[in-house]
Amino acid sequence: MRIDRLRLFEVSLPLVHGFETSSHRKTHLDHILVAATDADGRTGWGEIASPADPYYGSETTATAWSIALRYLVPAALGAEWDTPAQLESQWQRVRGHEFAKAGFSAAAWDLHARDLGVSLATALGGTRTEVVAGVSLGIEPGIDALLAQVQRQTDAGYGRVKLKIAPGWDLEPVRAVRSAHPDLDLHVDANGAYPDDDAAAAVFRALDDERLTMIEQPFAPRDFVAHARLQQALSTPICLDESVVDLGDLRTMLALDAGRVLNIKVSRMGGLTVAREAHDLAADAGIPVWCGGMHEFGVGRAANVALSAMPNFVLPSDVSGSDKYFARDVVVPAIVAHAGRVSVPTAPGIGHEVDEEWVRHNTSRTFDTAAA
Ligand code: OSB
Ligand code: MG
Repeated sequence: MRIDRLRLFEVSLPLVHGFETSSHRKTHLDHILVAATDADGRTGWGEIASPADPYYGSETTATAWSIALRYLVPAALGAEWDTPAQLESQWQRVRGHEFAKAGFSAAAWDLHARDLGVSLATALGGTRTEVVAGVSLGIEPGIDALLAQVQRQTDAGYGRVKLKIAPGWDLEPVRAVRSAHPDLDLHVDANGAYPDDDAAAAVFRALDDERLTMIEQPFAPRDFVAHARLQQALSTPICLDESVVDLGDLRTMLALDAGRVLNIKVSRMGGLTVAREAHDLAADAGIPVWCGGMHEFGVGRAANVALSAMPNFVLPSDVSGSDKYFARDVVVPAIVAHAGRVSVPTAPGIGHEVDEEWVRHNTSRTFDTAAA
C-alpha cells in the first residue's frame, strides 16, 4: 500500500449546544480532516480532533496543522506499508502531537480496512454489532438548566450520563441529578481541575456516596501519585483520561493502582494502533475501558464506534449520535443512536461516506499534495 495524495481540510462546525468544561466554554469546533488516497484512487479518512485552544492538552488546531504539513505529510506520502502500524513507524520519532498523529493513523486504518474489504471494526478486531453510548454534559448556567439537559438526553434514550464538574460545581449538581434519577448510570469528569488538597478530598469523599460509576481525572494529568492516594481512599473507581497518553502511562497507572477504569481516546493516544494496544493491556490487567470523545465530527466519531466494538469496551462510550452535537454532520449517513445504542457499520472502512461538498462549504483552509 502507498499513499500517493494527501489532502487536509480545516473544517469549522457550530455545536448545537455550547459546552463548558472546568477550563473553558466552546460553541464551535475547528477540526482537521485528513484524506489519504492510494495508488488505486481509494481514499481513507481521518480526523484531527484537537481543540482550538491548549486547555485539554497542549495541542491546538494550529499546532496540529503545522506538524501535519511539516512532518506527517512528508512521512506518510509515498511510503510503502502493509499495516497501519508500519506506516505509523514513519513518524515514530516525532514526539508528542498525538492528536495530529491520530488523524493520520485513522486515515491509514480506514484505507487499510477498505483495501481488505472489511469494516474498520472488523479490521481492529471488534466483535460487537452495536455499542452502548453515553452523553457527556457540560457545566450549565444553573441546576435547573442541567436537570433539563439530563432529562432531554434520558428522554432521547441514553442510559449513561457524564457530568463535567469543577471546584464550586460538584456536590450540588451531582446530588440534584442523582435525586431526580436514582438509577441512572452517572459519572463525573473534572478534567484535572482539582488541586490535591483537603478540600478536594472532602468533595470526593462526599461524591463517593452518590453511587457514581467512576470519577474521571480529578487531578492534573501527571499526578499519578495523587490519583493513587485518592483511589485507596474511595470505593468509587477512578478513571484516567488526560493522564494516559501512551502505554507507559498506562503501565504507571496499573503499577500504582492510580485508577481502575481507563478512558481510551484515539486522539489522546496518537491513533488507533496505540488505542488497540491500550485496550489489550487493560484487558490483561482486568481494567474495563470505554471510548472517550473530543466532540468528533462523523469521521472521528465513526472510528470511535469501530474501536468501541472491541471486547473490553464494556462501559458506555462517548459516542452519542451526530444530532447531539451538529445540525448537519460531515458524513452520510449521520451517526444515529437508538435507545442509547449505535450500531457498528458493516460496510468497508469507517462505514460512512464523507459529504465532501459539506466539508468544502465549512472549510477555512485546505492543503493538497497534488496542488503543492
Ligand atoms: O474529557 O472527555 C473529555 C470534550 C472536550 C474535552 C474533553 C472532554 C470532552 C468530552 C466530550 O467529554 C465527549 C464527547 O465527545 O461526547
Ligand atoms: Mg475526560
